[in-house]
Amino acid sequence: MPIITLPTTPFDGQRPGTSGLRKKVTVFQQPRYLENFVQALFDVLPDAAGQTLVVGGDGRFHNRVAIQTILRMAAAKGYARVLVGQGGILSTPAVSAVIRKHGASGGIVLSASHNPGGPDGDFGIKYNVANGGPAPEKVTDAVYARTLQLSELHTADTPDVALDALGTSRLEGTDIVVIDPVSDYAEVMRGLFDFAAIRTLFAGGFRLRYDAMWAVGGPYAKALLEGALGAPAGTVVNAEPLEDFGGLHPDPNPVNAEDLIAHLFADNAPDMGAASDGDADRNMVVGRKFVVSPSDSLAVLAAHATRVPAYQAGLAGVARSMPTSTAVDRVAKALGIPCFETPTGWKFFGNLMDAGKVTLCGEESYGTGSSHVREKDGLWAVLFWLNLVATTGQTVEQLVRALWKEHGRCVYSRHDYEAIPTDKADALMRELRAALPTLGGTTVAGLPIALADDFAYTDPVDGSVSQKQGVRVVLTDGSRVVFRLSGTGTEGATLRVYLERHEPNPARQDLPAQEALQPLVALAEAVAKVRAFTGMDRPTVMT
Ligand code: VG1
Ligand code: CO
Repeated sequence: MPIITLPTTPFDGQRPGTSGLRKKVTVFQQPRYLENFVQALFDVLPDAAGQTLVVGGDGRFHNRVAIQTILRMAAAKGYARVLVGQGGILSTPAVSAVIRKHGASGGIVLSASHNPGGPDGDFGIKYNVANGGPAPEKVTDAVYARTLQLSELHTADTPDVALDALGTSRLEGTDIVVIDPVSDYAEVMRGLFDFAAIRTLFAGGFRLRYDAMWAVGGPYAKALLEGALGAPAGTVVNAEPLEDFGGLHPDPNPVNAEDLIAHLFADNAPDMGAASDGDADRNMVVGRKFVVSPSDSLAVLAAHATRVPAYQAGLAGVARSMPTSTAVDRVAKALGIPCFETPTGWKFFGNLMDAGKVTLCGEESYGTGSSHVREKDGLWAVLFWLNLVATTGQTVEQLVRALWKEHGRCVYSRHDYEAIPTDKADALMRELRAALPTLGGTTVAGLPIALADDFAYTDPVDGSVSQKQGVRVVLTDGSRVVFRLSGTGTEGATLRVYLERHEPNPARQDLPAQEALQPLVALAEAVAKVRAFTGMDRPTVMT
């Protein structure tokens, strides 16, 4: 019988983090490591008879091996149909689009997103539910609990499935359908934006440089920008998805996408720059000699949304993760629409979108999206900006400066302290949390603290509560410092310190962010003793 049962024993530490289970490739290469996680997932899901599963990944090292394992186990689980991207490729937003279009009961995304790839890099797996979005915590908690109980695996003893040609094959009782990775996603994009206006923009000589960072966004950006929208060949660079992302770190921020920044700050720079991450759900937008912060980007999109055909009737509401700057709150207030504040990670936006409470949402970590899918979406954000540039006739810089003029500038930066020993990071957060009750109403480093708490979120749709989502220290003028530990890293702990200050005075809005935020850096050090705990005298990354 090709469907077989194998004995197994649990692995420690298979708890999904902010965005699925992420570990070193070498961890995933251990016999039965991936199998155990997938079995735990399939054990908590209902019967799969008659159901469709979507599977795809960002093409990083180990993608193909993992997909073959999952296809065999999906056949053993009894799925009617598995839709898999050609060559095993599907960007994260494309998985979401395919789940929704084909009425799948869920999907599996294989990615460690912006983390480096290759044999020594990272790998990851995440389950998305029928709305196309990341599984909520009650599902990921149940999967984790199940990983601790496993004693058997169900799989198929069958040869590998061919993934490189489109078409349907049979794996036991399951149809394996190899689909074009781009077409369903491209159709969604065509239904949202003013393609004619963007085509005219490119025809008029507008120059964009889109850096796909050797990751999965390349084929999507080429098809839409250079294909459907007529941008000149060569607009999308580093477009071929490589298993190791060319040895680089596929994170679209000014530090890791330094080559793009260099091009946008050179003489004869293009009009606009953009980049996406490993799985193409993040984006960075850059103007000519002008960097756009992700929090400002979300606010600009919200302010001008009605210029985009899909959002012409206005936005139901907006949402941002707690550490994201309050720029979008100010826009929402002016528009008279609600603004929700959620914990970090895309899974908290899904309920709000399903309930029709929000249309746009975003995070400070270069993630922006809307209810067209249930993931953040890198290329979508770039098309949105192009649509705005085309219909307003303004440059990227002018659009951002107009936001600052109207609402003031939310000067913003995130300081990351990476690869701290876990016990040290835990001790820092423990002491900080212990100090919270006495911080409010005091003055530290010369700054008056209005409120200090640990962010907790009650989902307004299903009432579920998520505790301990980040410590925030808020000053009387609304400036903030937020502290939290990353839930996506694979080495030690990463402390993220988020700094925000509102600057209403146009004469002071051009001060470099790091300089303008210096008093908050001093406050962060005074309340959290980052140097003493980490032994580091500066962050490893500042974005
Ligand atoms: C980080 C970001 C968070 C984002 C998450 C997944 O999480 O801060 O905003 O949703 O990555 O993005 P953390 O827990 O490391 O801070 V991706 O593009 O890695 O799927
Ligand atoms: Co990503």
